[in-house]
Amino acid sequence: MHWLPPNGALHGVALDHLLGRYLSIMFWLFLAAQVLILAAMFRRRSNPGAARRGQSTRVFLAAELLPLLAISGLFAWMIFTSHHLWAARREVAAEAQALPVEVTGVQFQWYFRYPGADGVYGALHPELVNAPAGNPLGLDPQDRHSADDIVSSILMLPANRPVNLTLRSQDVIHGFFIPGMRLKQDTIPGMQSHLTFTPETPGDYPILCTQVCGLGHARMQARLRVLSQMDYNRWFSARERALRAAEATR
Ligand SMILES: [Cu+2]
Repeated sequence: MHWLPPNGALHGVALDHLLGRYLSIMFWLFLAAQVLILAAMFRRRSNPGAARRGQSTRVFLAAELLPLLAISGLFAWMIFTSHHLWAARREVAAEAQALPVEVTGVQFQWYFRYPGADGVYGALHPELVNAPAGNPLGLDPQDRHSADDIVSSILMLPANRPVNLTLRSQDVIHGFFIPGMRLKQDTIPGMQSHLTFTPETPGDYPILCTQVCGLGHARMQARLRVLSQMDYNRWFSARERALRAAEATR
């Protein structure tokens, strides 16, 4: 559909297809309802006795109960066909090569954390949060897993590799939204949510916040950059080198 932002995710094709199909069903049903209303109006005007005859059980079945059942069936089918697409995004990708990234919503910024070479996220402590000092998430420097954690304000991902996002919030409810990846999930304080997807098309995609989370809500935006695996590896090792250099000067 040409009015949607270009899709860059693997599952986006099926989702867009489903959306198009549902919208066209709704369009034709809407049109049919208007035609029926108009037809009933003209029929009533040209034949005033028809309204009284319309109260029979047979007309009730044909004109009200059957369409009602048909529309209920249609809605049930829509729920079942869309639910598995929705649910698949909430599962954790079991593939060994899936990339774990943690997303944190903070008034009014998105932070992205990569667990580093050890594959384990370091411990976070709210009392250690200090963005001006370079520790916006409150990483515990005593924890051995936190030394190689990379915290970024831009979400860098390699193309064609499943991503396991863990979403959290540091303060209020934020709405994590990447229109170009057909992803949307609230981040809730005190709770972790999950999103799984595979970015396919390299490029830049805006990340927005869709919950009115405070005065700076409108500028709570970030960027997803999808790179080739080689460019991603280069970015990742540069960040790791920068971490080690900072460690050495400490
Ligand atoms: Cu927000």
